[in-house]
Amino acid sequence: MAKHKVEDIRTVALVGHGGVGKTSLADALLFTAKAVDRRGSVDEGSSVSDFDDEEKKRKFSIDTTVLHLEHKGKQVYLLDTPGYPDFVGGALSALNAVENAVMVVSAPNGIQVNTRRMFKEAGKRELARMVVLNKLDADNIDFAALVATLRDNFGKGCVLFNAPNGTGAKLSGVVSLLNPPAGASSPIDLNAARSQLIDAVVEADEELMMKYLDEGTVSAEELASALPKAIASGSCIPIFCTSAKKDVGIAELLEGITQFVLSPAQGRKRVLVQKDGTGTKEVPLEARADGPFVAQVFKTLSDKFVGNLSFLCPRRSPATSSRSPRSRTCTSATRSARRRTSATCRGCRSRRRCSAWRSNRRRAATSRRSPAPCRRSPTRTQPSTSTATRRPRRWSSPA
Ligand SMILES: Nc1nc2c(ncn2[C@@H]2O[C@H](COP(=O)(O)OP(=O)(O)OP(=O)(O)O)[C@@H](O)[C@H]2O)c(=O)[nH]1
Ligand SMILES: [Mg+2]
Repeated sequence: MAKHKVEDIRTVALVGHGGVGKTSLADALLFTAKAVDRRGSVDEGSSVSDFDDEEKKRKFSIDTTVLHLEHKGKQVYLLDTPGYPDFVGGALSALNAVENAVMVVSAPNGIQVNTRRMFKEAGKRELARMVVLNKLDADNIDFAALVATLRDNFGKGCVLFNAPNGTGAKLSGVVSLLNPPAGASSPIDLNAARSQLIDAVVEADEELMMKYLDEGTVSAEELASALPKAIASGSCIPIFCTSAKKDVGIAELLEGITQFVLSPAQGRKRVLVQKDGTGTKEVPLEARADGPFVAQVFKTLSDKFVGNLSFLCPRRSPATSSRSPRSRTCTSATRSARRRTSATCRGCRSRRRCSAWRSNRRRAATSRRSPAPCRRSPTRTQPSTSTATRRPRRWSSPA
């Protein structure tokens, strides 16, 4: 059986404009979740995500990278996408593979062309959306104006989930709006921001809305438990504040990704279009771990060492799978390795009888060489393939 249940899987694409800090956030999240021992850095060329020589040289992402981490029993698949419009294809195909899109916005630059585009594309695909306001350690940031711009562009459901305790050099942490501690400082009014968060969350939950109207308040636990439903319905697009460079708000973002975003079981239901003699029919796909395996290829990579690697996003996995459903890859290298190590000797043409070929085959399976054929003549050991002349196989029972 797969190690993780479908309900414990989170698939998240980090999207946004170029240079906003998506890759730096991915590196910071991997390090915070202890998926890596050493924190990667785009500037130093040690990023886990931007590993390609060209990416290291240019210091930006060229293709989507699939990363994974485990946190509090949840398996998170992070897709770090390129932000520059020239490579937008990689980002769009990543959106097809996930249930959640995290829009990363650079605080000094605000909303940019690709931020808007990715927001629309994620909406078209009915994905759960979140915003990360990164680079809050930069100077001259008008935080209140920035949040107002986000709300004007992305709607009133776009509300702060946490707020920084300062910007620029004063930034040292974030304050959760689920339950802000008394006396916490922030560049915005925390009570007003909390009310906006409550309004966005209760909109998706009738019962909680009635309670809020009756009592005038909602507890942090009630808010936290209603948040996934509100994110799924689109009534709430939470904003997380971070600085990937200063490691501020990263643990809170990791917590948010594992607690509040959607699993494949809760996300949009995909449809399989099947062709038969009479035409096409649409079969709705439930994300579950039984039934015939169905997956979607969302990226193909041509690696000079291993050949073509296709990344699959399983929509339905067989119950007997022993591997993580998201790590399945179909490689043409595997296919050619199988061909290289086929059971027929090219020398004597015998199947399985040639011991020279068998030992050769074992060695070739671990290297990229083809096994050398044996020196026996084909006629001596080649058995007849005609069924009429083939002798029936006799089984002798042990005495
Ligand atoms: N000051 C500051 N700089 C940051 C922060 N996060 C990232 N950077 C810097 O911003 C630059 C771009 O960061 P990346 O992580 O490569 O940005 P990206 O969004 O992945 O860029 P693309 O791959 O082109 O889409 C790098 O020089 C980072 O060091 C931050 O929180 N604060
Ligand atoms: Mg990048």
